[in-house]
Amino acid sequence: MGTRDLKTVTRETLAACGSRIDTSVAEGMEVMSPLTGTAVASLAPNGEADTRIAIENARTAFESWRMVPGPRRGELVRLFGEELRASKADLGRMVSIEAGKSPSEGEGEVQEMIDICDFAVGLSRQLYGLTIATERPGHRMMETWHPLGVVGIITAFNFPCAPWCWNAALALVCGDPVVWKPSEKTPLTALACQAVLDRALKRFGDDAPAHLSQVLVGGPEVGAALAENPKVALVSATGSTRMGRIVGPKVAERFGKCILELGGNNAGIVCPSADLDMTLRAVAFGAMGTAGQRCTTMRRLFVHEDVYEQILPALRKAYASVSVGDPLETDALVGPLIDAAAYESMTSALREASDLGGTVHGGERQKVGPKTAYYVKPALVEMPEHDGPVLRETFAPILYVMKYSDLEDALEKHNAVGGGLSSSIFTTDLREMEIFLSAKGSDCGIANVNIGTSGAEIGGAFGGEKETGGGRESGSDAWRAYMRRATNTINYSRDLPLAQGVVFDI
Ligand code: UN1
Repeated sequence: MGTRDLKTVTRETLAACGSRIDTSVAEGMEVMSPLTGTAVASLAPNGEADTRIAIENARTAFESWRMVPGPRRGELVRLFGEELRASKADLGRMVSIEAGKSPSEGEGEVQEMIDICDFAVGLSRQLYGLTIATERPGHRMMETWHPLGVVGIITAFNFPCAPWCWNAALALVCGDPVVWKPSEKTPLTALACQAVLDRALKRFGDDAPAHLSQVLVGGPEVGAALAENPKVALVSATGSTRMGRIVGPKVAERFGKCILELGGNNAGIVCPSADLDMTLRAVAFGAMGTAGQRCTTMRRLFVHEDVYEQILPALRKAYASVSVGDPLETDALVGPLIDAAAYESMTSALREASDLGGTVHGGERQKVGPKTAYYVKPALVEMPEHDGPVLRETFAPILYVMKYSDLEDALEKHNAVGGGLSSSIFTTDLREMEIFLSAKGSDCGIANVNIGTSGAEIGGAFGGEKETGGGRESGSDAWRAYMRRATNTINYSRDLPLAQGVVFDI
């Protein structure tokens, strides 16, 4: 597809979602597509002052939204889910244009949004607190969950819409307005999502205040303004550990709440009893899918020496044959890297790996599209040591493979990295599986058996430990982070017994 065509498709896709945003602002903020490495739009950016105003408006919205009953708030999210279903193909295409994903992966991301909406609708009737036994006669103790306040959402380029929706769908049913700062690399998908939500808001009617959901298109100054403003009760940020180190302390300094979903250095362990055919397919998607640009991408693989000579040739074959290309023009499984900087960090990691004695298969730049686009063959690197670039996350399709002989030793290395997001073991041995899932096993927020590290469903809590930031989003009881808890003790007796038997007679 030519550059001009891509601009037209972008404009038409936005319009189909209902957005009337001006995408050809003179000297505006340029939005590039990694498919071609050329600009597809130019937007008017928001700055610090806009952020302040948006937060004020969201705070006003909070005053009324918090008093709308939970199930009624859920109705808005139900309508949003309906509108998302109607716009699935358009939003998916927007994701492909801005993030370079295949249509299947782009639409898969929209499906994650639909799924979390369904989850949140059910949740809107289940924002339960406990009733707790009290030690005092004639008393009752319980807890109540109340809306928290304005939620600031910061998202990354690689998943331009699903993580917003994990946060927004829960926040909205929990009674909280949202202010979204998308990655400056993918603002169009955010504007398209907002337009789809606006359609739901229109159908919902008057109980929804203005400014329940806002998008701010801009750079790090917008993120900083969200993080620093005490009127933002919760900042939920997805992105690099570097970003988390800036946002986390700013929010902590004012005792705000934070959900951080940062980098990972996800690994798989292939045991002697593994179903090798299945393992191969799981590793291929985990390591090469989304061009290695998922926070859950498999980046390290520990293979038992007994099966190394079987799995390695099969993996090499899969890497050599995987199709790389423009996912809107071809049925390629691997699309482009986001930009030149991503390509540079990939090549420098590969250089470092080979200096340490690693054998690199693949990793070459492909002659696809204009020179401004960065398509690469995914790289498989046989490493003699668990060292150097293996210890850090490079946001590109590189899989470091290492041989192991003892599971305890492999587990030690598995856990000896900064990230703690996702992990997998491939085994049919009950003991190995249980050790991996036990307290001395994987230290990650996600630990899987016989599936890859990526592609989590929304029903579980999503996030991880250590440098991944410790936050949890999406399913399970992640909703609690979007509400505040009050413990209520009610005395219905005619006496005033003090707790712990304390006497204070006046
Ligand atoms: C991310 O890359 O930031 O588990 C999110 C997965 C997806 C979400 C990834 N459901 O791979």
